Amino acid sequence: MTSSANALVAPLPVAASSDYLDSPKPASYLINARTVWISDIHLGFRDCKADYLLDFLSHIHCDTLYLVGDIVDLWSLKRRFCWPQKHYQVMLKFYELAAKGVRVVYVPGNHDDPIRHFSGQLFGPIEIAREHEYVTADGKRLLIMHGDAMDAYINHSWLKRVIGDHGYELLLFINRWSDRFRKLLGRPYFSLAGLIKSNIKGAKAAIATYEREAIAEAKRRGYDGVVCGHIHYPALREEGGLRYANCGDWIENCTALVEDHQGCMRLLHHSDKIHWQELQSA
Ligand SMILES: [Mn+2]
Repeated sequence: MTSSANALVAPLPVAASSDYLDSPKPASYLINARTVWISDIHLGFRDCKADYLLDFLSHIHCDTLYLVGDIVDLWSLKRRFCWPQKHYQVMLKFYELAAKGVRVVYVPGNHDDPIRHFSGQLFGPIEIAREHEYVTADGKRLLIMHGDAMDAYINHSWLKRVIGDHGYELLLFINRWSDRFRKLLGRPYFSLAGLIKSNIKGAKAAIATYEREAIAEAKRRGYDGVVCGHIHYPALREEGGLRYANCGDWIENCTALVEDHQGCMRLLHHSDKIHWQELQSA
């Protein structure tokens, strides 16, 4: 049993930021974490689930927030300019949290690669770092990196062979419509694209290679584990004494990694609020 001050999920003292929510339901839970990691938000890309992220961000209380890359999708913005109000509000929310005293560390990815030039500098109250070292409450040293460097190990030729050049876009299109359909039925968002992707043999092999190489990189450099993103495939596990943690994304999975004040890490899915509530008794 943990005290309520240390519990990961505590009752929300004030209903703050609820104006961000589509739902008129009052905010009733606050995730009280030491650290939160999110990645692959892809602001500026039409399939970014900014409204779910705003909902999540208005339910967290943390000392440190890591933005583990591909936060702004500069590639997508270049192809087609898309910057809805919600995307702007996400940016605003990061600054708002930083202004409230949350340490916000932005580790850029490949889709926001130009921001890497500003490593070691500040964007207002937000720290920019190419990579970062994080020490958990129980003393584990973790390497925080986006993970696109691991692409060098992955052979992607299977992807075009299996689904073609526009296949991935098609998956996202299907996912977008299934999401709307589920909303109409009053069901929470779930990742159809993720489900399809995980059933493709080549995709599974690529994910396995990425995970193996990310763990190997952490080991080579003397870390106890790694926190990364990039492949839009959330995970949290220990392998041979090393921790592998992947934030997932806010296009398909809508997931975040959180560490409580005792050093216990968890993977949270936005869609599954029941899961957040279960943590209260954990
Ligand atoms: Mn990436």
